[in-house]
Amino acid sequence: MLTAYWIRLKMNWLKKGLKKAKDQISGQIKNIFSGGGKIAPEDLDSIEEILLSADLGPSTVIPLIDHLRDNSPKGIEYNELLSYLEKEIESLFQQDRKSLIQNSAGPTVIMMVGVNGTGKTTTVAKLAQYYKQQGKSVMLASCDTFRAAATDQLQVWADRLGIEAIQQGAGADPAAVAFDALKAALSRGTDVLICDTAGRLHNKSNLMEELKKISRVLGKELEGAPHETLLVLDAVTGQNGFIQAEQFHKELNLSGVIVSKLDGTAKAGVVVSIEKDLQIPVKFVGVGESIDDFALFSPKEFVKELLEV
Ligand SMILES: Nc1nc2c(ncn2[C@@H]2O[C@H](COP(=O)(O)OP(=O)(O)O)[C@@H](O)[C@H]2O)c(=O)[nH]1
Ligand SMILES: [Mg+2]
Repeated sequence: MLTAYWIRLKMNWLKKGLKKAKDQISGQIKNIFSGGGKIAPEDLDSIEEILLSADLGPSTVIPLIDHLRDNSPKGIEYNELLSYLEKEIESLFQQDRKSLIQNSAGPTVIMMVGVNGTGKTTTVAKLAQYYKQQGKSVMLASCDTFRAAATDQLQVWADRLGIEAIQQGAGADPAAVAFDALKAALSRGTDVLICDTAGRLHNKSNLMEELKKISRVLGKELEGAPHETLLVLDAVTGQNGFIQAEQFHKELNLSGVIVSKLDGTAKAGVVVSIEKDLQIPVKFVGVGESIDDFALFSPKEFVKELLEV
C-alpha cells in the first residue's frame, strides 16, 4: 500500500510536475544539437537563453556558461554539456538534506503559511495524506478565519481524509484556534497537527504579526512548536514568489518551502534560487490539484529530469 503510494507520487512528480520545464530545457537543448557533433562556442548564447527562460536566474546561469566558453574553445559534445550542467546545478542545492522534523514526544506541529491562492489549504491536505500513509494520526487547525469558505474548504478535505479539523468559524482569532487545536492534539495523543493559515486579513490587521502570534501561542503551549514553518510558494509566480519567500523568511524564520503548481509552469528554476540564494530547503513539490499530486523534493531527480531527454 505504502509502496504503491510512493511509486505513484514519484511518477507524478517527474512526469507531470516537470513536463513544461523539461520541454523548455532539455527539448530545446536537444534541438541545438540536432545536427549531431559538437556545438560551437557561439551556440552557448542559445543555451544561456534557454536556462534563463526557465528562471534559473542570471547568478546561476552566467557563471556556468562563462566557464564553458573559457574552457571549451573547440566546442562541446552533447553528453559533456549535460553532465557538466547536471553536476553544477545539483551542487547548488543544500547537500545535507533533512526530512521534516519529528517531535517524538508528540505532537509534531506544522504551520503552513503563504500569500492568498498559492495552494496552502490544498497542501495542508496533501501533507496530511502523506503522514496518514505513514500510519500517523493527523489533525488540522483551521486558522484561516478570514472567510467562512476557507474553513469549509479545509473541512471538505478533512472529511475526505477521515480526520478532524478544529475550527471556530469565520472571524475567530486565528491564534485562539491554533491554541484550541494544540490542546486537543495533546489530549488525544495525535502525532501531527497541521495549521492552515490565511494569506490576508481583515482591515488593519497585519498578516505577519498575526502569523507570529499564532507561532508564539503554539510555542508557549508546547516547547519547540511549531516544529516546521513551511511556506507554500506558487511556482507560476516565478521571481515574485522569490520575493515573497524572502519576506516570510525574515519575519517567520521558515524551516522549508513547498513549491506548488510546478505542473503549470516552465519556470521550475525558481526552486534553485530559493535554495541557493535564500538557503531555505525545498522540502516538497505540488504538481496538481489532487491529493496525490505531491512529492518529496529530490535535487538529483529534479536536475536529471530537466536536462536529460
Ligand atoms: N495545478 C495545480 N493547482 C494547485 C496546486 N496546489 C493548489 N492548486 C490550486 O490552487 C488553487 C488555490 O489553492 P488553495 O489551496 O485554496 O490556496 P490557498 O489560498 O493558499 O489556501 C486551487 O484551485 C487549488 O486546486 C498544484 O500543485 N497544482
Ligand atoms: Mg486557504
